[in-house]
Amino acid sequence: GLVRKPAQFISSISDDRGEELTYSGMPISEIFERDLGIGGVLSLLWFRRQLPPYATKFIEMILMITADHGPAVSGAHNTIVATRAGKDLVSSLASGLLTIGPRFGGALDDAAIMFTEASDAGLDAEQFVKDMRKQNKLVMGIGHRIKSLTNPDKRVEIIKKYALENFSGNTVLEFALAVEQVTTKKKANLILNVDGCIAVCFVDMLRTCGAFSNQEADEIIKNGSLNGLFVLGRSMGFIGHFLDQRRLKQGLYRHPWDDISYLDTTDV
Ligand code: Q5B
Repeated sequence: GLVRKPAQFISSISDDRGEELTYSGMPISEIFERDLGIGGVLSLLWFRRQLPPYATKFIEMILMITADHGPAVSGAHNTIVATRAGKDLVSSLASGLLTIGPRFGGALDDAAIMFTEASDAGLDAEQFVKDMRKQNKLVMGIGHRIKSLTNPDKRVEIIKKYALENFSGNTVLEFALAVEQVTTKKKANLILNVDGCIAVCFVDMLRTCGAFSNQEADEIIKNGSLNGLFVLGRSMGFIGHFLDQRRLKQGLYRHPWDDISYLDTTDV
């Protein structure tokens, strides 16, 4: 009989071999007939599940909220500098994306893990903050350069309100809000930030939407899907900055000397 060569590659999210492309087994025409939207497509491709409409709407809200935060943030700045150096779209976008990390936009995965573990362990918020300080660790998802108690982040308010009104459980969000109460006593900018709020609400959504066990939800987080949401959303903004700079015909950027402190070798 026919001897099958062992496959060198396995894949489980999409298939283009038949008459019609499928995402997680669902034909692309059905995706349109059912009007699943970007949130529905993302949940089929990333989680291999069809999620309830309130959950796919939440995914779309995250992409909208993370799409951009002005030209001053690390990633947009890098994209703009690369564009002005004459780089192409993919290079300029990559330059911006490469700044996403634990301080900027890439705190979601670790925030989800930290808050979930502490909440599951039944830790008290005050104790959690103390433990983190003792270990000399920052709480991921807490703190912002410009947003604070006196200058609240509207994006965080929108996400929080949607989660509280639509999810059947908000345990991890509630724990994170208790932590925020503790950290903001120290400094007004140590708020639950946009990364942190999306992260904890996403955990609550995964755990309560009925499509995943807690173990599956934890695996989704550990595999890095939350930072993926920020990367995907912010790519919209970075491409926007690339097109904007091209439209505005901006030339090579050179940082002004008077904005650099040139330290003497004896100073460092
Ligand atoms: N302290 C975000 O720092 C920032 C603390 C903390 C305990 C903390 C910092 C941080 C965790 C990572 C995180 C996501 C670097 C941020 C984002 C997207 C964005 C961006 C945009 C967009 C800001 C001063 C004092 C020190 C610190 C203490 C600070 N953070 N303590 N836990 N988490 N957060 N990143 O203001 O005693 O004075 O030495 O790393 O969640 O990226 O718009 O810009 O959409 O693009 O520079 O919103 O919080 O403050 O580092 O000088 O710290 O506060 O230990 O204490 P700052 P630092 P002390 S959202």
